[in-house]
Formats: sequence, structure tokens, C-alpha cells
Amino acid sequence: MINNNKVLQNFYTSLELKGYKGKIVSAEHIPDLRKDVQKHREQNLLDPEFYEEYKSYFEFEPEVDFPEIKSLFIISLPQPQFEAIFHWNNKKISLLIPPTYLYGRKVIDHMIEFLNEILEPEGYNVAYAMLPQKTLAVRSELAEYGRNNITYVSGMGSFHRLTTLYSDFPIEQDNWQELRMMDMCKECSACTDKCPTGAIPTDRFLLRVERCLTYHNEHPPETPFPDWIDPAWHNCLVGCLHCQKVCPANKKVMNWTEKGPEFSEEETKLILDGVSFDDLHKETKEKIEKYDLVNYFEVLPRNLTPFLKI
Ligand code: B12
Ligand code: SF4
Ligand code: SF4
Repeated sequence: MINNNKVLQNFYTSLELKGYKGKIVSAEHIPDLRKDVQKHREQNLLDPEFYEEYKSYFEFEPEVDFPEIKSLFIISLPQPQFEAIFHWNNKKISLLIPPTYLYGRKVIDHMIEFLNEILEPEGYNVAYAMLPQKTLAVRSELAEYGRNNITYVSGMGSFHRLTTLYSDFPIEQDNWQELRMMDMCKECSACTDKCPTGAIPTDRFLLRVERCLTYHNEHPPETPFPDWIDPAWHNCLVGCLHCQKVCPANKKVMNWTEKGPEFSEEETKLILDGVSFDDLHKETKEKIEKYDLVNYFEVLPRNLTPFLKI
């Protein structure tokens, strides 16, 4: 028990030193997380195609290398947006990449290492968890929902990345809150008004995923954008920032932009032509790898087209 208090203290102090925020809840809540999502499926509020596609993102009966999962650690790390540049017809086309798209794998590895450094010396194990992280963040009181269905962490706005880790660390005190929307949203509808597709509903809270631009521009490259999407609505290389940009809770973070990759005319042409990653020049491959953009490389030809107007 004394040792466990030491671990907890070390966890919260380390978070503070790094500028992260985090919470711990009992792993007994894994079925509750499942219920939170399933409930909406049963009420036919989740698009069936979306549900089929995304259910593999969650493991509600996880298997790990240690005997028992006792706790869930959820950690939030501040994240900037990035500016990618494409040279095209002697023009410089600047496109934003919202927070959490770049360096995804690096953040996960870093989080595993961060927690391992705290727990391993005390004999506890850590493993990467695949759970509905927004729900968990709000249930654990780490975050609150915005009306736009994105989570907000105090001091970070929506510019943060969530990582969840399983552990066999036993927790004494548990904290499981009701799902909560920010107070600020009660008097605001800026995101609903700004969303070009009507994905943020006025008659319910749950996002109409099938209307969200992000859902369509993250889809595999062979899926063209549906006809109802006006090309003028696209605003990012991948993802969409309309509902985060307009949000007053993001005032302090909204201009946090870091330099992303820059592609020459020749590289842009190869990307647009759909040349496979392996067939790119070594320097282009290294650039894409450096920014950890490999997972999104295949969606670039389709996503770039509306901006380059060819
Ligand atoms: C599937 C998914 C998507 C799908 C569907 C989004 C969605 N709303 O579900 C698509 C592709 C559209 C998507 C888009 C985006 N995503 Co996404 N996505 C995920 C993923 C894999 C699962 C999310 C999930 O659990 N969906 C299921 C639904 C049912 O859960 P939910 O949205 O939390 O819904 C709950 C609430 O609606 C609540 N609820 C219902 N009624 C009510 C009423 C009230 C009053 C309240 C308060 C709550 C409430 O109950 C639901 C269930 O608990 C997670 C990663 C992960 N493993 O968690 C990332 C994740 C959520 N996405 C992320 C991001 C960054 C985005 C985008 C912002 C990307 C971008 N454009 O820049 C957009 C945001 C779009 C939007 N407005 O929501 C981040 C979130 C970071 C953050 N700050 O919250 C995550 C955590 C990935 C990560 N590790 O960084 N995403
Ligand atoms: S824009 Fe307004 S309603 Fe939407 S999430 Fe931000 S504060 Fe809430
Ligand atoms: S990400 Fe874009 S399309 Fe999706 S809800 Fe927000 S504004 Fe609407």
C-alpha cells in the first residue's frame, strides 16, 4: 500500500513535469465502456457501415502478457497541428494536418516507455490498450466532451492525443463519472453552425459519423468522395479542422502550428499519380517516414485533388 502510494505520487509528478495529464481507473470498467458504445448501436444511432469498420478498433476482452489487467491508465499529451506544403504549377499550396495525425506511433511508444519507467521498477506491467478513449477520458474525469464530440482537456483544448494503457497495478480508489459536456457548450453552437456537412446534430449529441469529412477522407483510397461533398468544404490534407478552429475553448491552442513535410513539384506529381510508397525516391520516402505519415500516404492522391484543382 505504501509502495502503491509512492507509485501514484511518482505518476502524477512525472505527468506534471512533462506537461501531460492522466488518470487511472479500475479495469473493471472495461464492460461499462463496451456498454457505452453498444447502447448507441442498439438504438440504431451508429451508422452500420461505420460500426462494422471500427469495431475492430476496440478490444473489450483483451489478452496481455501478464496474468491480470487491474487498471487502465489514460494519458493526454498536448499536440500541435502541422503545415504541409505542396509545390504545384509554380505555387506553394499550404495544407494543415490536424493534431494527432503525425508522429502517432512515436507518441504511443513514448507513452509506453513513460509508464514503464514508473511501473516496471515496482514490478508492474504495461500494455497498449484498444478502447474507446474519449469515453474513458470523460468517465475518468480527465476530459469533457465538446458539442463537436471531441474531448477537451483543461489547458490543452482539443489539441491533445489520448493514449490508454493496461496495467496490473492495483488501484484502491476509483473514479467513474457521468459523461459530461463542457459548460461552455451550453451557450454555444459555433461548431454546429460551422460544420459544412451537418455532422454535428442539433437533435442529439452523438455525431453523424457518416456525414463527417474525416470519416470520408480517412477511408481507403479506392473510395471516392461521395457526390454530396462540395469540394470547397475540404480544409485539411487529412481530417478536418472546421469544428475545432471555431471553438472558443481552443482559443489558446488554435495557432499552435509546426512545420510539416514540404514536397517539390516532382514529388507532388508522383503522389498525385498514386505511385506506391515503395516506388518513391529514397528522399521522399525518408521525408514521409520522418513525419510518421506513412499510414496516411495512400489517401493523399484522393485528398489532394480538390486542392490542386486538376
Ligand atoms: C472511430 C473514430 C473516429 C471516427 C468517428 C468519430 C466519432 N465521433 O466516433 C471518425 C473517422 C469520424 C473520427 C473523426 C475524428 N477523430 Co477520431 N477516433 C475514432 C476512434 C478510433 C474511436 C472513437 C469512438 O469511440 N467512437 C465511438 C463513439 C460512439 O464514441 P464517442 O464519440 O466517444 O461517443 C460517445 C458520446 O457521444 C457519448 N454521448 C452520447 N450521448 C451523449 C450526451 C451527452 C450530453 C454527453 C456529454 C455525451 C454523450 O456516448 C458515446 C459513447 O460513449 C478514436 C480512437 C480510440 N480508440 O478511441 C479516435 C479519436 C477519438 N479521434 C480523434 C480525433 C483527433 C479525431 C478528429 C478530431 C480528427 C480530425 N478531424 O482532426 C475527428 C473528429 C470528428 C468529430 N467531430 O468527432 C482522437 C480524439 C482526440 C480528442 N481531442 O478528443 C482519438 C482519441 C484518436 C487519438 N488517439 O488521438 N474519429
Ligand atoms: S464550438 Fe462551442 S459548442 Fe462547439 S465544442 Fe466548442 S464551445 Fe462547445
Ligand atoms: S471534423 Fe469537420 S466534418 Fe467532422 S464534425 Fe467537425 S467540422 Fe464537421
